[in-house]
Amino acid sequence: MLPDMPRDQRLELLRKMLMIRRAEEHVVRFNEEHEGLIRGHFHIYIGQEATGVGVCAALAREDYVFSTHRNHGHVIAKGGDPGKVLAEVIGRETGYCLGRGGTFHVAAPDLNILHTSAIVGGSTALASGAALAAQVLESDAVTVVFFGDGAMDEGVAYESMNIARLWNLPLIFVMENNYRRAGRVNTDHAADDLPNIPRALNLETVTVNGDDVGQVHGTLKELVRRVRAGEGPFFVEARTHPWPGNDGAHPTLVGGVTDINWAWDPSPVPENVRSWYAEGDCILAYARELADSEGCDRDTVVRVDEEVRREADAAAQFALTSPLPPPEAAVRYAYAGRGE
Ligand SMILES: Cc1ncc(C[n+]2csc(CCOP(=O)(O)OP(=O)(O)O)c2C)c(N)n1
Ligand SMILES: [Mg+2]
Repeated sequence: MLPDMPRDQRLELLRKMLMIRRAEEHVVRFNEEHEGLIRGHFHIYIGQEATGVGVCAALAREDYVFSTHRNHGHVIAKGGDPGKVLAEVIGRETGYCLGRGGTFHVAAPDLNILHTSAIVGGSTALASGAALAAQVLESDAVTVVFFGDGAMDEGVAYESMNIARLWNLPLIFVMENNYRRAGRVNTDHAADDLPNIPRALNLETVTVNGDDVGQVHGTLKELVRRVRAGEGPFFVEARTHPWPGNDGAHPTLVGGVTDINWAWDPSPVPENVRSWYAEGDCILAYARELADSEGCDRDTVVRVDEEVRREADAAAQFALTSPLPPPEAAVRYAYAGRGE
């Protein structure tokens, strides 16, 4: 469904989705082409761009976002600078957290992304705290917390949903259901349907097609309005198709980088990713929809992709050529008020 907004704003959503895709392709290439550049594990948001972008486009700058181990996409969706995200991913001084957070913890306080937590479910409690603060301060701010279906195992998620309901917090829980836990097939929850859990706590719950940026945006816009009117909290399940590049021990660019022209001609799509691009790729689906819409065409969509690729390439260069923090500054910022 096309988002209900003028053409230029629709194109802006495409631009953001593509920026996440292109930036994340660089993250995978950092790992594939530069041994040791990313230390330890990392996670990729490819395939879920419609959810992050659709949700964040419904928020104002002062609204809060909390995220997970798959945070790069959420930060870019909220308006983050891809150069600063990529620099943080590889621990550079120019990154959002001055290289101290790394890929698992890209936070951007200037965008009201106060924290991301790689502790599964951890962000739900932090987000409840931010929402309580907004309530106490009588601010208009809405808090959104993104988390995966794996977080529905965690006690902290239940406690957060319960207290949010009891205290009517201005909070929206967004569960991104990719039917996987860190790439592994997910079968071991006792609930038949995960949204039954928030329903049991009397949280109003809605399921959306997380691959459809227009549907996600339309749903969130209405929920954000209702939260501001004091009707929150809410729970959203966004169902997505898991990207096959996340299936292995480390993310890989199975099938190579996405070619926007595959939206109209799937014949060159590599066999091993053909079904995902046909059924699951939210970007190709949105590109097709947009190209057929009034005031837009295929050339416009392809041009936006070219611009985004250039910007993402420059962002990757910025990250790669940025310095690491000096070793003698290792504990700088480790204690409140001791940043210098
Ligand atoms: C409390 C906790 N337990 C286990 C882990 C290890 N771990 C990292 S990601 C992950 C799976 C997360 O699944 P989900 O929440 O569905 O997110 P997805 O990776 O599918 O986006 C696990 C178990 C962790 N980080 N934190
Ligand atoms: Mg999952």
